[in-house]
Amino acid sequence: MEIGTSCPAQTSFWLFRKVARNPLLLLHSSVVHKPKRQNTTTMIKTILTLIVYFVLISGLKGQNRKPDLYIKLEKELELKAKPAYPDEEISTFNYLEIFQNGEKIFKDTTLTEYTLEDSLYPRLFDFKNHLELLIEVDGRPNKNELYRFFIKGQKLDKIDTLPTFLTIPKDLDKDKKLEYAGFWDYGQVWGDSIEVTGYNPIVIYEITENGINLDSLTTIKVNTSIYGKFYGFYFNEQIEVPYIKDSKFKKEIERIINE
Ligand SMILES: [Ca+2]
Ligand SMILES: [Ca+2]
Repeated sequence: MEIGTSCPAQTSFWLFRKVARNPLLLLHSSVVHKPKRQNTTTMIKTILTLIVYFVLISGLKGQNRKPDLYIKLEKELELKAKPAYPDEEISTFNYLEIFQNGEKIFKDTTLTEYTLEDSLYPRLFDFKNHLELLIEVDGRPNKNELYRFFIKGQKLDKIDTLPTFLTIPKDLDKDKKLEYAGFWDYGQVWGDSIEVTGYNPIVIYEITENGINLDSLTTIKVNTSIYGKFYGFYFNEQIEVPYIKDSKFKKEIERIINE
């Protein structure tokens, strides 16, 4: 029977006899304060368990950290970027750097997040006098867009923005040249009795020998057939169109994807 856990008369008598033979035992905490020592031991065990737990958790977190991104492209181009959220599932990257022949030609110092592990991008085009590099930019909560890097004579010439495209380039207007198709944003629907949405054109870009150029003729044709009239090349919520047109928009998108 443990001393101190329960204390019937028999135990008290045993304790009295033990102390009577050796009074120094009174100074020994293991005899007179054993319950307190048990509490201390339990506390130490709990602390040690917590320490082991935190070490394990931080070790596992460390294992999940995403490595930096490195992509090698043609024309001696290389892309490097850092994971925007090293410990999370979201796979966007920032601090993008572009190198050509080992020389840095671009460095993004903003927090712009790039989506660099997509099947369509990054995509490099080699034209007569320059290169065009398409890289997808995360636009949450809006639609993603593309940054187009114009590279000429191993220098970054300029950057502009394009919509993300629906597919790889296809001959969408049967003129034997390839086109990209995309749209700028996701339209909302509003209105009580008659539901309306904003004008959201499908924009077509043709791959020519001089670059990726807006195919205005085909863009006008496609959007006139959807909206009954052409209202321009950009998404515009001020131009309300009946929601019924939206199903025509979706049908055209499906046609382009499945063509
Ligand atoms: Ca074509
Ligand atoms: Ca065309």
